[in-house]
Amino acid sequence: MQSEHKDAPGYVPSSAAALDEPLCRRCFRIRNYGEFSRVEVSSDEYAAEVARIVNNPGLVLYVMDVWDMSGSLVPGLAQYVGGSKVVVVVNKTDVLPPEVAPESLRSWVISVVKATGITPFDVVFVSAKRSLGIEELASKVESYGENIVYAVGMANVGKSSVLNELTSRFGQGTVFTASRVPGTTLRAVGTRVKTPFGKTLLVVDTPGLIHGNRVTDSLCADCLKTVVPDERIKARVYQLDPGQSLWLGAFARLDFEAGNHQSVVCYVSSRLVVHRTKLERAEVIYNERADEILQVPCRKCRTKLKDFVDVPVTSQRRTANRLGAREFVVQAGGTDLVLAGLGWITLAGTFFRGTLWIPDNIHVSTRRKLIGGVSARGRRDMRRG
Ligand SMILES: Nc1nc2c(ncn2[C@@H]2O[C@H](COP(=O)(O)OP(=O)(O)OP(=O)(O)O)[C@@H](O)[C@H]2O)c(=O)[nH]1
Ligand SMILES: [Mg+2]
Ligand SMILES: [Zn+2]
Repeated sequence: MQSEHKDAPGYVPSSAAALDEPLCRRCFRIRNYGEFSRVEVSSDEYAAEVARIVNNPGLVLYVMDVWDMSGSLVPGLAQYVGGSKVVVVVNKTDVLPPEVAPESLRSWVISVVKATGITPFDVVFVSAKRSLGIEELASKVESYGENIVYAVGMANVGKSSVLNELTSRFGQGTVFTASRVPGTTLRAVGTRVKTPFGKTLLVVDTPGLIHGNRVTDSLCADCLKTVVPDERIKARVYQLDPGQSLWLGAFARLDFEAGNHQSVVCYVSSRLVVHRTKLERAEVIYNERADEILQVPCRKCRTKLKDFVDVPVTSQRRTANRLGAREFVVQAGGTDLVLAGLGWITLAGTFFRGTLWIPDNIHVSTRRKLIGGVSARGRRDMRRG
């Protein structure tokens, strides 16, 4: 049960009756009318909610969205988890392109998490939406032998959904409220379940942190529907020549200024418009035809994003006078430009010089290209498209 209305200091329900309390008004409206209201948990409130894990150690399920791993990292999480075992639960594997086997990402996930000072005890790949990997998660949770299980993670990664799947496996059904808009769970809230081996487990959901540096952090429910994939992401391949630009909705633009003809692959929601245009037309498209051609974000959401900044993207480091300036370097083996909350663009690694335009608050990172090339199936889809 969702319970931001419960102001008791602990998240442990005081009695079985407490678990039967009616939903708070906000959660009732989310569940029954699909109404979303965005409420943010401040960093201080967040710290207060999760800091209690240090005093009541258990098993921490660090839930991450496979589609937005860097946006799923909780800043400073190491200080909150204390002596708890941390198991990384990589959720939303249902949206991965068909050519990516979740397990193939294991060592990458471990390295991403380790870089933040947390050594994962284990990594489990799940899809709460499709109930994939939940059986494995449930049996691991039971075998670790802890009495308390926490779900921790950034807003919207699917903590409440994963816990609902888990509690369902333990015969309890849907307990926690989940919704499309980040900032659904506002307080830590717990429920007790009995495992198949008769152990009583306290399962605790926690709020997610919203840092504002993911595209998805500030969008209305309609724009979220377009931007967040709810089916497998397909490689969308564009043959680009210098002098061309790609708009990803009206969120980001990649200008190709010099280099070799090459394929640029976009891994974004299939509902998001990717628009190829001549470089000299790119600005006009945004200024005059954003609503008609690029469609999202809507006018209102556009005003919430910060002004665009231009960051050089290059397969060759710039000369000395640019050293120290922000730029994205494309490795010879191929590089992903990861736009937090939006998806990523893969550059092949041949000669490329250009510019990424992106709202200043949106976090962009680079990594070695995640997907080793477009599969035969992807190429067929591309030709048909
Ligand atoms: N495609 C996909 N979507 C998922 C999955 N799990 C959750 N979602 C969706 O992700 C959104 C957020 O889910 P929640 O469970 O509310 O996420 P949360 O981490 O509890 O979010 P906060 O309470 O806001 O921190 C909802 O629209 C879910 O339907 C999944 O496995 N696959
Ligand atoms: Mg939640
Ligand atoms: Zn909008």
